[in-house]
Amino acid sequence: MSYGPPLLLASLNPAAIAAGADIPDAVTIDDATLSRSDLLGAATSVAERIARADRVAVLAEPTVRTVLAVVGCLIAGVTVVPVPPDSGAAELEHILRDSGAQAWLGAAPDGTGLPVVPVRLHARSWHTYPEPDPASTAFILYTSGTTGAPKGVMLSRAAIAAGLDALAEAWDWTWKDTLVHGLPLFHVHGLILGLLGPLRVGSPVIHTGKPTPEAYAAAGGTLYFGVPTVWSRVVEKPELARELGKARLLVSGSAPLPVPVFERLTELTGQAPVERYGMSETMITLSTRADGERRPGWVGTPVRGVRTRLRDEAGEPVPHDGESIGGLQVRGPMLFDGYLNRPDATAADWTDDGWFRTGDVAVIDADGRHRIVGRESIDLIKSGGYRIGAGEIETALLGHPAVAEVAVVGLPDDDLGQRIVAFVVARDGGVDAAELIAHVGEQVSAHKRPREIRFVDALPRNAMGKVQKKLLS
Ligand code: MCA
Ligand code: AMP
Repeated sequence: MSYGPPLLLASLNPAAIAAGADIPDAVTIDDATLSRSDLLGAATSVAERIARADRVAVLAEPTVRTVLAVVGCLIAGVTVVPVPPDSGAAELEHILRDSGAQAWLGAAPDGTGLPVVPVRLHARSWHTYPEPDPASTAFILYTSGTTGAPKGVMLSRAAIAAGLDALAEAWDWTWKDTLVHGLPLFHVHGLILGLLGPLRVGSPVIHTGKPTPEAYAAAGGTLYFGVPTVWSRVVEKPELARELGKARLLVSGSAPLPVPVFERLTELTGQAPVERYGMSETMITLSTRADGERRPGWVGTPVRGVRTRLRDEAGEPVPHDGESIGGLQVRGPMLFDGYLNRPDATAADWTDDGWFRTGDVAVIDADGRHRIVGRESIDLIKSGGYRIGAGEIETALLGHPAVAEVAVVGLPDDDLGQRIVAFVVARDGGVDAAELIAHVGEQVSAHKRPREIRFVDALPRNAMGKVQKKLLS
């Protein structure tokens, strides 16, 4: 039996599974393996329990329960709000309040006041649901801006389907692949590409818990996803890296892959990594193709349905000559539907003629290949592939009584790309750096903690009193 789109999770088509299109190893996670029918039966049972909700929060630990919760919501047409499992108090409170989540589905932190709907691993239902409206919001994903609390990116089912199909085409990704990754399940990379991708394409997926070189080498997949930090840790272990030479495709994204890491990975595995570029707001818009040229430092060409252009600060066109630098703007069917409750921020990101301003600075060559040069704002930091807004960390630090002034920056780091460093002017009496780092961890996710605190007497300011972050290094 053939099956496929328009079902978002095409490989979980009930009729096809009933007719024998099952596989024993659809999802492996958390030391458990689920067949397609296990997954469909248990997730449909989840769907039955939450079908009347609009929006639920899912604590996105890498577990079977998280997979069932997400798939159950997608079957029932309920919007999922993935919550980082290590969210601090302020971040958790913000996500729950802003999203309007009505309940926790599966695991839940203590004391949030929301009801908890359990996810039962062994319950089964074979009820069939009609495919929800493609325009409906499948996920609200929280992501950092330069200032303020994270914003909720609304991604529709149609955008996700278009984004995944474009990648399947660019990477020749089929049911014959086995995907391996260990990325967090609360961002586009790990959750949408890394979990929904396999469930749409029909390829088994192995989630390794953490993306360690050891786990990647042991998994024996054909397709691997990693952020650059993962690949730079892989090349530090040549024996393990060589194991990955047996794979069909190694894909890097979420941050710039340093050229030396690209080259060393190529040397050790016998194949150059495929680089792709995207954002929470846009999914993946640019990629090297499986059958295309893989050039270090470049992220390829627009995937199917995407158009790109460069604009200068005045909004004027910048030539696509491989040298001229401009603000990257994109269009495509996989873009988001705006930030929840933030029409102001949504409007600011779009041009009058309907292009999305990525905030990244790029060059495009005459053949349509793209190189990402950097970000327009110094206040968006990428550390280990995570996007972190300096403003959110500064607010957390200013909430500590010993902090008088603070400026947070991302400084170059061989392992993480950038590491978060806070320059702090302390009040009389001072404070311990470890105490400040722990204080941030109580407010926001663990990966947003500064790696380093540098105490200074004063912050460099211009004549207007504005902090000169470029002078902090
Ligand atoms: C970390 N540690 C700290 C601090 N930071 N301790 C004290 N102070 C700190 N400031 C601890 C950690 O908790 C950990 O402890 C240990 O130090 C090692 O941390 P780290 O070096 O960060 O390693 P890691 O925890 O293994 O994380 C590296 C990582 C991770 C696995 C690469 O950063 C990661 O999963 N990144 C993926 C991000 C991602 O998926 N981004 C996608 C968004 P312990 O060992 O005890 O826990 S981008 C996206 O979705 C778009 C669309 C796209 O383009 O893909
Ligand atoms: P996020 O919303 O967390 O997905 O972060 C999106 C940002 O990550 C983009 O705006 C870029 O700055 C950065 N990014 C993603 N992929 C790449 C890549 N391949 N090369 C350079 N930067 C990237």
